[in-house]
Amino acid sequence: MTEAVEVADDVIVDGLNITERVAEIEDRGFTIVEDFITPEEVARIRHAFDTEVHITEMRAIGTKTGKTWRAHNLLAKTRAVDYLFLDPRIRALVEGVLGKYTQINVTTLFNVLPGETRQFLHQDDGLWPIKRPHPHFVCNALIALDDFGIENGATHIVPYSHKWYDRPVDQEVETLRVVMRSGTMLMWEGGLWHGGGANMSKDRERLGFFMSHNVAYLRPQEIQLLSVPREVVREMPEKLQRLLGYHRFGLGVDGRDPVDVLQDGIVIHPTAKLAEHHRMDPQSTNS
Ligand SMILES: O=C(O)CCC(=O)C(=O)O
Repeated sequence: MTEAVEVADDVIVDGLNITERVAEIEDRGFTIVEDFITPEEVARIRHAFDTEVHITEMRAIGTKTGKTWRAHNLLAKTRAVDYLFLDPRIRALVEGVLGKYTQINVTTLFNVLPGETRQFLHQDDGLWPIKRPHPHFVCNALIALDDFGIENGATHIVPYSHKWYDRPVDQEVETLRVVMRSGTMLMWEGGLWHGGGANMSKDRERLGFFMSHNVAYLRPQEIQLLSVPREVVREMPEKLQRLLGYHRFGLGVDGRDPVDVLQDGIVIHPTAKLAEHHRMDPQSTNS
């Protein structure tokens, strides 16, 4: 059972101090949560990824070797990670960084294979042409399913770089390597400079699960409303439906809640009538 408590004004969710973690993300651009998932969860997710998830022949962004396997659109392919998007710690952290309007932006599996070269440093919020400084609108997490070490490509990050508004990403800058045991989560603010490391090992893969969120009032990079078939979404918990974009934002669908429309397909509000009706109806506000 989820427990959310307040200790001396700090919000603690299932033992994780959300207030401190959000402050850390705000300040240096990232936080690292060890043992975020258990070895049993890692094993279950890995099994699902191996047996259910098709890999896309898409090169890792910024490398040409083909030595990163990537799978996108995971919520169309497996049910194994739904619960992580609903995890109260993830929800509290993401809302702590982005505010209350959040949605799923991208779901990806990265497997950095032996021989992969270093990825260029980049910012995940660079796709949206919004001038910096701006409010946080992307918040990302990478959960290690293998151990991430220097040898097999631990992620490079540049602490505080999410606050360097006035310069382009510098590939020569000194980086910090995020060495993390399987089950650890790295979460960062979308402006943080980062990139995958080179896998110089002979035989150590580096499997990670990437969960990207953005604010619900900007379009997501992966079009979730199209990506996950409606018959699949209909079976999901309502909270996950909303995170996929079936959230009421102002008008919804002809004034109806998108979650209701998802179920019944009725896109014209049942009370809507032709203009003639309103002209004839003395009660009508239009008459
Ligand atoms: O693999 C990593 O450590 C980071 C990958 C990444 O940032 C990307 O592919 O955009």
